[in-house]
Amino acid sequence: MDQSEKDRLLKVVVCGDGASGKTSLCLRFAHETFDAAYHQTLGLDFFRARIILPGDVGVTLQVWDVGGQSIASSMINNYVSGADAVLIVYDITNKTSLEGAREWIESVKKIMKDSQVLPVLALVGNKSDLDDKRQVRVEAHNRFAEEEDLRPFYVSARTDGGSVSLLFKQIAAQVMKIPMPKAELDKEIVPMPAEATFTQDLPKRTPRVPGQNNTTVCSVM
Ligand code: G3D
Ligand code: MG
Repeated sequence: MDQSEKDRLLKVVVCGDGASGKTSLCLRFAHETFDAAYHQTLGLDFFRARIILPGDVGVTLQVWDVGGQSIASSMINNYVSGADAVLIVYDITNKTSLEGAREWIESVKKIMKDSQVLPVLALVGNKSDLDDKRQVRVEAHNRFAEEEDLRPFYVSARTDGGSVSLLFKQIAAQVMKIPMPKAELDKEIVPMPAEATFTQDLPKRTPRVPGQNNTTVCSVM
């Protein structure tokens, strides 16, 4: 039996506004790469990577990279349901993306309100390499995280793969209730390559019918 087959599989959902760097973060984590060209994520992409937590506990993370516009789609319920962790990503150089993060967290909390086990929730300020273009101050980041009960992180998907690996490792350890010794936090983490990545398109929009109520129905309440 392959080692990874014995692992606990954790569902980690990555959401946030478009262009905040979600796909770059997932690529950096699962493939140790950064793709400089921007391709909009339509619907959902999956990434899979195996990490070893303290005590030699292997976990496989199934990372769901949710397209920025999915917040307005009825699919968002399916994406978020059953998540062990939800990462709300914003771009520290774009203030609007922090406002977007607030909408994302509200949606996630509504979807999760009847769940028996709440996922670990994190606020991820991405593009920390662009500190000179920062629009969201550290105090605003921390205040937001505290108000919404999110674990705060800063990462750079472009220049700092270590910060991204550590983010996923800390989140996985929290889900598994495994304490992370300081020495472990300092160690470099090498995730295994992903098995598969595929894309699922957003559900088709209902065509507008003249004379009828054309409000898009969305099951995010
Ligand atoms: P998304 O999946 O949230 O929509 P992407 O975002 O991962 O597609 O990234 C959007 C843009 O931000 C891309 O640039 C990407 O290269 C850039 N980006 C992502 N993460 C970082 C980061 O940590 N630092 C910096 N400097 N840029 C980042 P383009 O130029 O193609 O729009
Ligand atoms: Mg994307």
